Amino acid sequence: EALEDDLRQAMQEAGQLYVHYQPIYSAETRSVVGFEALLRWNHPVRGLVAPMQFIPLAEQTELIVPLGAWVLETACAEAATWPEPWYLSVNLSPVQLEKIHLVREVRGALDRTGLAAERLELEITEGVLVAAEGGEISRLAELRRAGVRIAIDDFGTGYSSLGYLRQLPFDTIKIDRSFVRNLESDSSAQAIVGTIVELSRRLNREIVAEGVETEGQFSILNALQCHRVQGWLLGKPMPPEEIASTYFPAP
Ligand code: G
Ligand code: G
Ligand code: MN
Ligand code: NA
Repeated sequence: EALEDDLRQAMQEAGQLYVHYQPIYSAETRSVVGFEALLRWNHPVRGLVAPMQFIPLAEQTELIVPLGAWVLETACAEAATWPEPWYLSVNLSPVQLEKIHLVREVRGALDRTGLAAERLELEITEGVLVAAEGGEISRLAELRRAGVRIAIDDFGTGYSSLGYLRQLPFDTIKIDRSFVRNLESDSSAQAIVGTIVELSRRLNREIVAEGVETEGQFSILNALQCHRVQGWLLGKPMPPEEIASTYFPAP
């Protein structure tokens, strides 16, 4: 297929593929605590191609394995230049999680870039975790033992049972934007988010709310004692140069 050939080509030359970073804030202090790495592809003819279009293709062809390794290494190198307390969050594809060399690859990226394991969080979507097999669960557990945090992405969309959640190796829950979107208009969305926050506190896990676009949503999340927030209200994904000019020398 044409797009697949173009993606292979893009992976061989500099410039088409790059990483943007979206800030994540403490809900309590409203200061930056970390950034999520988001892959971008600027195609020479088509222009920007959305990740929703090319990531599934990269997964089908397993190009996501070298591509994901490249994102991880690039983002770790970038994060190693940030002020100490800030962390980096990187999305992991289920295809990467399937591979037995994942743990070695993550350790290698940390070693080569000098980023402390404690400053890296890896996001896995809830649906993937629910379907994960023994080997995949043990890889996540091994990453956690190495100090890396695991986040469940798009939480609320993947049908995990509460009993199963208890057994999963993770540190953070990222509440899907669909719940945040309706917070102001729909009291059941508030009840659901409040319950997820309460559950995560009891399990000693942290909560990140995604897709926060309004002050109203922010203050509801703050009142519900959500730990961290991310969304256009606070900051859009940005190129690495902009991080330094916008946020350094803070904190
Ligand atoms: O900004 P946004 O359009 O980037 O992201 C759309 C989707 O693409 C999100 O679900 C996000 O998790 C996914 N995505 C973005 N970057 C990466 C990446 O580096 N690896 C993987 N596996 N998914 C990514
Ligand atoms: O699935 P994941 O959470 O990894 O995807 C992150 C995606 O969410 C990216 O496409 C990013 O650009 C997008 N995003 C980030 N903040 C907002 C927001 O406030 N509103 C909306 N609609 N999308 C957002
Ligand atoms: Mn994510
Ligand atoms: Na998400």
